[in-house]
Amino acid sequence: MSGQTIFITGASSGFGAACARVFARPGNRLILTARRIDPLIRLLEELSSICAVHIVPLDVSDRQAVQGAVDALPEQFREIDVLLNNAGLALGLEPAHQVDLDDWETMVDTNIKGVMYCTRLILPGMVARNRGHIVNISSTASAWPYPGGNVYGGTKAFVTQFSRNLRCDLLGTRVRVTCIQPGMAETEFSTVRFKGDEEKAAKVYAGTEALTAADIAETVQWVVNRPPHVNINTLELMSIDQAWGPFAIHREQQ
Ligand code: NDP
Ligand code: 8X3
Repeated sequence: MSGQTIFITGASSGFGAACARVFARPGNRLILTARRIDPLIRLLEELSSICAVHIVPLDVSDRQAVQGAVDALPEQFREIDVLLNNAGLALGLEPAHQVDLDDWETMVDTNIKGVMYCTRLILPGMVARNRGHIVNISSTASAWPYPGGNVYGGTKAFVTQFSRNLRCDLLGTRVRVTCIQPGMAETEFSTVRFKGDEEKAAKVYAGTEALTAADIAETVQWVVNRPPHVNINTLELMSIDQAWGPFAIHREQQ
């Protein structure tokens, strides 16, 4: 088969939708998944004149559902060349002693277990064909802590280390693994983090030129399009308007 088959999680908005657009090229086959079906239908309508598109409503934290979605792939979409583990979210920015434990659990279920399920179910086919590429979306939060980043950063640290460990397991195969660590990017991410509070979300990006979803999609496209013997292991990118701060120091009042 010519072209590539690309399985994208979290394709209904942000990075995932932008990646669907950059990979929509004649000859490619896109599998677009997310919980919300309406944005997937709109993408199907937008992109299906360019290439084959298969949409699947899917909650990646539901192991049986991921198994069902992979098992039910139509024949022409079964040989996946690229798995983009992108679905994920942050919920809240409270300090650890005040967070809603359900939020922590949802982040673990989505950002960790979702990546585990999709990888475990799709990887065997790649190994059997001796070709494929897993691209995992981690975050600068995986390496750089910040107040309120608690479990979100922890889940992304998992994604980064899981990616490296996959490389170890796959040595000797032609299956590549890349971990992408974006900094602040303007998508629905902050609206989700602040549970629909658009005003609070807008303040995160106010006065900055944040990364865009298209920037991330171009980066994903670049790592996938390297020659087959080149594996980009980890790639961190930030807006020009973001950098690290000094260590925080608590001082008693003098
Ligand atoms: P968006 O909120 O715009 O997109 C998140 C996507 O994940 C949506 O398509 C959403 O779809 C999907 N998703 C969430 N939960 C689930 C689930 N349980 N099952 C399936 N899909 C799910 O944010 P971004 O595009 O910014 O985020 C994409 C990834 O990038 C995330 O992993 C995020 O952590 C990471 N990231 C984001 C950064 C940023 O600043 N924006 C920076 C670094 C990393 P639906 O709701 O329809 O299920
Ligand atoms: C998203 C970037 O800084 O909000 O992963 O954690 S940040």
